[in-house]
Amino acid sequence: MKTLVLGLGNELYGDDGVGLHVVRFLRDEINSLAFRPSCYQNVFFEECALTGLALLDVIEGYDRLIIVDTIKRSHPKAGKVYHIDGKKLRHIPGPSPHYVSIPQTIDIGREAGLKMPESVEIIAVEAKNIYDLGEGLTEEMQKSIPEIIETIKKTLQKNPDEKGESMEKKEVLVLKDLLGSNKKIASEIREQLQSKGILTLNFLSSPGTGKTSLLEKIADKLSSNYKMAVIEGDIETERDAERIRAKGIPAWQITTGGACHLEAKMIGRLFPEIPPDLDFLFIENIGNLVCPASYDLGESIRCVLLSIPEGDDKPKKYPKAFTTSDCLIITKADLVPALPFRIEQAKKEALEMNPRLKTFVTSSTQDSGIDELMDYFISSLKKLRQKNA
Ligand SMILES: Nc1nc2c(ncn2[C@@H]2O[C@H](COP(=O)(O)OP(=O)(O)OP(=O)(O)O)[C@@H](O)[C@H]2O)c(=O)[nH]1
Ligand SMILES: [Mg+2]
Repeated sequence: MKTLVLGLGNELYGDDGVGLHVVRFLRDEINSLAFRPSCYQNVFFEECALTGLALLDVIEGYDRLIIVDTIKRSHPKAGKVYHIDGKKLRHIPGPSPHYVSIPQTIDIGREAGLKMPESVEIIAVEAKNIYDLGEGLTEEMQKSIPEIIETIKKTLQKNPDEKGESMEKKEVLVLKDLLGSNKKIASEIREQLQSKGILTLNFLSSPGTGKTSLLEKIADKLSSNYKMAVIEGDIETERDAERIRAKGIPAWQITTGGACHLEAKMIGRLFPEIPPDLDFLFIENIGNLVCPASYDLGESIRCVLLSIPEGDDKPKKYPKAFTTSDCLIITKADLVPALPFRIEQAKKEALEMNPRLKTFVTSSTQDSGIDELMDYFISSLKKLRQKNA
């Protein structure tokens, strides 16, 4: 669902600009979040001083429209915030034949063949001064800004398709202790996810080994029969999460802004967002063969990926990633003819250090070895569920 939060008003008329202020503030706040909860995903922010049919271009293409605007009464209670369901506005005619109301604009847009929002809500704020020319909000209006922002956030957290039922009422995963040690938080994550029958896998490797490419292939193979989701870890950008979402799979992006590994508390903060009826939860760690090995994320299975261009000597040189993993996936097998990588030697050296490693050789470009890997994941999921039964 694509949502537009639209601030309407004119900053040159004092309080009339409040919608623009709060929408700008909220956009900056949400864009700076390290973790963007699902209720803020696919949410866009716009500000403008347009009205009536001029809004058609602005609201086209969205499923849900949340307007932030002012209302003026003769004796206003400045800053009072109302949340109005757009459906109720259908019964209020426009004040003059020249005035086109929001519901009318939407109807006209539909008649013109444009994709118009199915759901409209209005966050209306009583304003003291919207007719006198002059920039800046009145003191009363400034005081109400936190409440307006809170109202918008609560509105975004509600799914309009669920007849006003708050997402908070759904079953959510909650951690008791998000401030404990990494080990403690990871144990709780594992316990809770395993008790729900969710198999969690932590993929770690050097940058560019092919983690996201493999996850894209896994999505193709698993998503018709299993419910999966992905947590992407990167230092910067939302790119990997976008690649996974393009496959129709829910994905959260954690951007660490510099930290070279994910930690359990980062996964814990996402907990209320993780659907409790998942089969598989994949975590793609930051591209780094060293630091992620020291941080348990509460996974059931840790997979270390090693690609052909990295060289077959890496297991012995970076032992911790291999000794702490359950599964070794040698990737980019299609490049073997071009590079001096001895697959058996890499496996042998990894197994010498960790004999319980399951080993796989895959190529995402040639789609080889991935079915065997899927069999391992599916049989591990079955084992987990049998244990729970
Ligand atoms: N030849 C070949 N190239 C591959 C294969 N899998 C991935 N690649 C390429 O390797 C590069 C990196 O792939 P990604 O999937 O982005 O690697 P990653 O491990 O997710 O990278 P980071 O998230 O940045 O650590 C891309 O150019 C892919 O097209 C493969 O099986 N064979
Ligand atoms: Mg990646």
